[in-house]
Amino acid sequence: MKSIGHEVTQLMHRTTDSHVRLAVTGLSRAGKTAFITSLVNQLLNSASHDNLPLLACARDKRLIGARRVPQTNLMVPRFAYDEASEKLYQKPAEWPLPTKDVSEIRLAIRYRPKRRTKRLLGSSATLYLDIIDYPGEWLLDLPLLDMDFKQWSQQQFHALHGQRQALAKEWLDELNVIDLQQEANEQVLADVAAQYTTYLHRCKDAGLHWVQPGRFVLPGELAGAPVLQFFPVHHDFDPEKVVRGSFLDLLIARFKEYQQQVVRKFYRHYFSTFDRQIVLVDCLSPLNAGFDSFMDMRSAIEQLMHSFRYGRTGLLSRLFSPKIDKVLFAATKADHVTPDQHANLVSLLQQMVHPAWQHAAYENIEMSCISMASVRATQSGFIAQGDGKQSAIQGTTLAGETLTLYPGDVPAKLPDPDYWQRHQFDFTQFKPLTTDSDDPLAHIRVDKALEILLGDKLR
Ligand SMILES: Nc1nc2c(ncn2[C@@H]2O[C@H](COP(=O)(O)OP(=O)(O)OP(=O)(O)O)[C@@H](O)[C@H]2O)c(=O)[nH]1
Ligand SMILES: [Mg+2]
Repeated sequence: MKSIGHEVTQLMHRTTDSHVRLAVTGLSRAGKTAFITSLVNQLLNSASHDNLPLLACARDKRLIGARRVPQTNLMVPRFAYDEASEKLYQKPAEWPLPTKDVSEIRLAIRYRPKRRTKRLLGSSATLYLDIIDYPGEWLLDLPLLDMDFKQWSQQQFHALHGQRQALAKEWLDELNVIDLQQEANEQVLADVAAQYTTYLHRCKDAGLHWVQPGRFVLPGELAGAPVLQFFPVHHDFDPEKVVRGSFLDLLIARFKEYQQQVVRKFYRHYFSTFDRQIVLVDCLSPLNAGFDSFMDMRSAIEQLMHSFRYGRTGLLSRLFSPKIDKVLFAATKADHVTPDQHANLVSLLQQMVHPAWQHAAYENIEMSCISMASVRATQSGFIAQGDGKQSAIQGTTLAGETLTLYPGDVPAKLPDPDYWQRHQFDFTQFKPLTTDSDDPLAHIRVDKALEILLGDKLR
């Protein structure tokens, strides 16, 4: 009798339990690791602290708590939560190390349901949350699925002007001496591909984010594999008349392999399993760097958003069955600016995502924009200025000095090139605030992000 009762309870739990796969992305250094570490940290601390007032479930005292559970997908590396949180709780605190690949972590969140249907099935329910960290650069490869090698080459050379041309010089010098219709030499091909990869890295270092193929700069487990050894060419050629075994033949074959084995595989095995997506955007570093860097980031974000434009006839829907129904864009590192600038930060972000936003809203994907700091590095306050006072932030620089400053206004609209002549930005990098081991990490609006992404699943 007891065992039947137990089974019934088990069954009830299973019915009320639900599961969400939340994907976290953004271009490199956007703040993905800091965000996931803070999110997990906030939820693990939610049983003992009032750290998530903007999450309705926590505010209503329905959130019982969360714990980590083993991930179910054993083929994906584990998200290094312990390593990252150890650094953030050090004294003085340090930022976690950069990451290069996809990783996952799973939480079980216990809560008291509000919905009658769920309540009837038990007094508490569990939401299993998978959080997946993957580089936003991988999304820049989506358009590759719709192009052949020749079209891709043309597009790459079309973009090769100004700063990019200068950065590409060594690669172009090497490319120009090979006869593409000659029999391929694998070593020469590998060398020219290495030069091309160096060019892509140089673009990234110069603050240019739109680089293809995205895996070349963030290869993860594919580092050194021949599938990442090709490059675009500017020679006109007839695809019907490519000499077998030539350089060109091999380049075309590798491009196809990349399309199938890298891009398609990512969309099929990962992307189409995501339910919710947060895209982290660091708007402040490009504002520091200048007009070119800012515009380049904007176009990278636009490209990245194509992955959320499903449409019924869109490339994605034809090839896969994506199911993301909420996308949140978050301007990260908001603690770099004074609180009165947060609204501008959101408005700037909105202007960047607006064109695609309209499209996606049409396709019934809910989109939102917020500003946020996953892990606070500054305190905000006021400093005396003349007769009045001026808002300011205070933090410890990476070199260990305490600094109080007003870092500048954030433009509420997309800035024109002259803007940088008239305005100075000083978004300094700071160390994370020191946290006692019993306290959760200090944040700004991570709870709002949680409410937007998961609020409906915790009702
Ligand atoms: N002030 C402040 N700085 C932040 C915050 N989040 C991230 N940063 C800064 O941004 C850097 C990059 O953050 P990560 O979380 O490592 O970014 P990521 O997107 O995981 O970077 P990759 O793994 O290299 O792609 C950190 O080292 C910090 O300097 C934040 O909330 N506030
Ligand atoms: Mg990372």
